Amino acid sequence: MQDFIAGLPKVELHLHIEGTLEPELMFEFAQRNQVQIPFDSPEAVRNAYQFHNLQSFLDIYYQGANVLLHEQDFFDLTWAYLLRCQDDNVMHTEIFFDPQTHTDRGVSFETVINGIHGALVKGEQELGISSQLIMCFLRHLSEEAAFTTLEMALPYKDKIVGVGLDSSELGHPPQKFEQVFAKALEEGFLTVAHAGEEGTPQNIRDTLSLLKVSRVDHGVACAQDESLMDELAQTRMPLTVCPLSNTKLKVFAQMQEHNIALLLRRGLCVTVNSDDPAYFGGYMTDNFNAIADALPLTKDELAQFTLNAIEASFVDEAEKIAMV
Ligand code: ES4
Ligand code: ZN
Repeated sequence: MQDFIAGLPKVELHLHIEGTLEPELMFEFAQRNQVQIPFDSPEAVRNAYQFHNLQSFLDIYYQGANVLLHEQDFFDLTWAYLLRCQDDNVMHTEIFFDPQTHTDRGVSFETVINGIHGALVKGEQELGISSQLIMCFLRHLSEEAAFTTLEMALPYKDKIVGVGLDSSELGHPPQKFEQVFAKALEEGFLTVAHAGEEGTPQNIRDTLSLLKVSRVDHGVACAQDESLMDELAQTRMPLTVCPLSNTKLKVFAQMQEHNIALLLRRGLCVTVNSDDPAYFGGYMTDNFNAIADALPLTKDELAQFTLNAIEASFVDEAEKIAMV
């Protein structure tokens, strides 16, 4: 099974580029940028990665991003991730970035996007890996701050396929971002949002109706609501599920309890993704191996995750046909 998974072509649809910052690279950037970090070795960083919920992860994750200052840092970060994609047979990836994590520290939007985009162009040319960029708003910040971020993105429209919504789900429902998502849609962006990770099925319903999303990120809470599962299956609304993230953040106590196989068999367009691989213990292949070890999934079912991801991706129809 491991050989089958290693050779399986993969498409990633839920990946935060800031979440690919491996401790070794964090140390390298801290040194070359003269930024202090509260750890004395990469091992010490890894030991600190023990989370009991989403917020306990986010606190350490935003701190890690402080070492990213220059365009070269964003380039190197993205390039390191693309090399992992090559190892894992990832042929296409749709990458989230969180501009506010950087602009609020005085790093310009231009620095962030030029660094990431430069590496993506090289990845396409030298590795044959295609990609798209999705800009996320941080939901613990105000809608007004999201509007400001959307304004900053307008000159880079050709490099950004869509907008998303991430960070703390509890206390920050989709209602809070209804207006800025409407504006993003008007400007021609597709929309996605994290929903039903720690939140309720109602949060998923509101995300669909208010934010007009093309995919739901996570969405695993839908299993608590039979009629919502039926609706998601009927409409083939994609869910970008992140198995190792869910067990690390205690959404499920162990992988044996994960509902990804159940959702697949109910006919939902579920996909497998790595979310923040440097923090959650693995990239795409690791996520596939983790679910295949814990759940009774067949090879056909594992391959279906890739077919679903192609269906759910933001590439045009002709490119989708070429990927199958
Ligand atoms: C995230 Cl796992 C997760 N959930 C919500 N927001 C995030 N940002 C980065 N990883
Ligand atoms: Zn995420």
